[in-house]
Amino acid sequence: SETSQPHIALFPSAGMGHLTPFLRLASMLLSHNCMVTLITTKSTVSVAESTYISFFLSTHPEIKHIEFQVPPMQPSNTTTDDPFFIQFKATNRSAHLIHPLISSLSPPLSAIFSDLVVASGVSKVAVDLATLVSNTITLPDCKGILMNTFDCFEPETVEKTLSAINNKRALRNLPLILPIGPLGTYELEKDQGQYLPWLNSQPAESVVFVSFGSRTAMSKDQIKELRHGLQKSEYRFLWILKTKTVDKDDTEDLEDLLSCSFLERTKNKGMVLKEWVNQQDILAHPAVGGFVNHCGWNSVMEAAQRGIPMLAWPQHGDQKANAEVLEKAGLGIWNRTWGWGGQRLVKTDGNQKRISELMTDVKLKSRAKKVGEEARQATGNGGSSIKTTMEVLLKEKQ
Ligand code: BUP
Repeated sequence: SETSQPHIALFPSAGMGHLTPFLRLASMLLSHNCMVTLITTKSTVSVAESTYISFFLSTHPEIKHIEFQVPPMQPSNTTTDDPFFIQFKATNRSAHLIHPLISSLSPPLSAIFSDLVVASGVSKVAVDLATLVSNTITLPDCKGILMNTFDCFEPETVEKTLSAINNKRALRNLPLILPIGPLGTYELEKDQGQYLPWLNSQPAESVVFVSFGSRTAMSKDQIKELRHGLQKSEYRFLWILKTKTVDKDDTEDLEDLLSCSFLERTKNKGMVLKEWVNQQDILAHPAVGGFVNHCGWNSVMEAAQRGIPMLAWPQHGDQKANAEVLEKAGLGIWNRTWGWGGQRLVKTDGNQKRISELMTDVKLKSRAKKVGEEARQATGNGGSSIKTTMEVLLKEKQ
């Protein structure tokens, strides 16, 4: 009936970049009166994931939680040594075992929203190709593809390509593609970070926020060049530094990575941290004026929501494609010649020049602000993304 409460299971895969949109989706579904079951793997790869899952569940006791035991995969059975990719594969391989766990749920599930990288396991299709390819093959079995984006951000994709697919003028076997972003943020654990009082005392839009996401390890040589670039640009900065792919392995002292004289010289001007910070709130802080980032899609959407200009520095995976999209949208700039992270050293002068451009380009600033307004419109009353979301929910309620 129209009034029935949909019961939706959410199945994210490994890494904060994959967990975050699912927790945002969960929070949104709860606010629309859905029942939610969260399926997470045991164990998680990073500490950040388990911390976020525990906190989320403790603030939403109404959520059912299924911990899904994933037998570990020997690195020798895979072609990658990236722990997150190994976990994708291991989860995919066992994902068919989820069916008995969810078939007994009461009330029965109306839908599963699954991460693309584990979709083939969920839909029981046994294919063993590269992770993305094998999962893409299962898309025709899905009822819809939710996308964390919005129409004005990618007009060509959303208005032309998606409407051709959704109206069955192209790729007829694909299900509906549903842009519902930027996904709304939800309240995180109260931030005790020392950077907040520091940010509070900085002038408006004066700080460059530098972060390369949750799983990009930066080489010591690159850290050195970036350090000099930041120093020479003379802007205030908040720099989140990571030197290992997985957070729990990142144990090196800041003093060993950056010279004491740098830390001393810049102590009134900048802050370097090797800890997890609350990025969504940092980007919302009035002191932040620019974002140097690897272009993980969540970060792009968070910057879009806040209209913060980005200097994109893609490191791996889909990030170059993301950089193209955000530049076209007017949210930021990037240097195609910089190459993938770690493969080529971006020298001090290059860093300095681009950081200065990020912070001084008035046109870029106003274009980015416009993106922020468009993002808020898409998810505000009558906006394109909220309309699509409501249509999805209405279908699940019937
Ligand atoms: Br680091 C870091 N605090 O200190 P992306 C990240 N985040 O809140 P990723 C923090 O994690 P992939 C920190 O706001 C974003 O929501 C950040 O996702 C948050 O990049 C999320 O931006 C990170 O998609 O993923 O994790 O590097 O490699 O898949 O692009």
